[in-house]
Amino acid sequence: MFDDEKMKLLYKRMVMARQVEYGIREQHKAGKVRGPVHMCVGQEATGVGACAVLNDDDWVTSTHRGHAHFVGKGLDLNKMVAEMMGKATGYCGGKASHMLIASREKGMLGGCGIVCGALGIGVGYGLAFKMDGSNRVALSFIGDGATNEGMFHEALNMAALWKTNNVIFVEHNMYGLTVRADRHLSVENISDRAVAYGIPGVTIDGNDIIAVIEATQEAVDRARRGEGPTLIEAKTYRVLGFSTGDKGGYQPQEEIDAWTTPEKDPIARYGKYLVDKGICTAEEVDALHAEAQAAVDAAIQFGLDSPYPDPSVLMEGIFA
Ligand SMILES: Cc1ncc(C[n+]2csc(CCOP(=O)(O)OP(=O)(O)O)c2C)c(N)n1
Ligand SMILES: [Mg+2]
Repeated sequence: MFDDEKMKLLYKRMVMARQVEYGIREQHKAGKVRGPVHMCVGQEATGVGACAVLNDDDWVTSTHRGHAHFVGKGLDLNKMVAEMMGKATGYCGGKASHMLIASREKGMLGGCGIVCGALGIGVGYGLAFKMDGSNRVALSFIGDGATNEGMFHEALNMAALWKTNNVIFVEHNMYGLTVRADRHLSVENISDRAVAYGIPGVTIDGNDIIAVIEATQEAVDRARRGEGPTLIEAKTYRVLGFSTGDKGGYQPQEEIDAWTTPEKDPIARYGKYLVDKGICTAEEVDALHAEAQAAVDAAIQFGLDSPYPDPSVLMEGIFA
């Protein structure tokens, strides 16, 4: 695995990913963040764990629910929050909002409003790396719902056929919008779909960051060796509903309760792991939590204090 410092950093990143969402939700209510915000509370182990095995020059494509991907890839929290607030100091000068945050330096290509759309872009990068003779890898996050899109099947076929440098990472959070997985998926395990393309497919516990790291490491190693893509399905749970615009009522309370116990919650579980393995004391875990919260509070303040972009930049970065 990683050294103790990195193991602690991953805990902080998971807490930052969660707490920044609660902070942004408050700011959304206060009118400081516009548009529906898709939150990944309960899914922090997948984004943070999978990105932990990547280098800065490995590319990640995200989804509409990407905050843990951004934090996991090591993006600066201040610039992230400023972007979510549409401020000039944000990663994309305030034009990307919460969903499309991108950073060339950190290998984050950003999210995508078209379900599964970014997977096609990810496979394009995986093919480019392969053609360049590089061992860089493109990892694409997608949701369970996205695996029913035509793009999923076309992208997997091409990536498998040409053995591109890709990892396809499915965050199976049990819902596509308001529709439960057992009403929209023809299979119980999405990893079974890998069989159709002759590539390895694996189902893991997406709330266990150690399982996420191990499975992603194996898939990344395989891609770096030029042996082609792997499909990882991580089972997790979307605790806060589809977005800030979701009126709820369709996720049974017993189901939410079952996924948010200390035994299931990815952050509580990882905190216990750190203590059990002697990497931290319980007090040190609390201190990491407090440090992460302080970074989030500072980022929210940075976002609030930052200026909006000048209207003169409106047409910059437009290609047509
Ligand atoms: C091509 C396309 N179809 C439909 C939508 C509307 N839409 C946005 S998110 C979503 C559900 C996606 O579910 P999933 O892939 O499981 O991601 P999750 O929201 O659970 O993270 C849908 C249908 C869209 N944005 N793009
Ligand atoms: Mg889903």
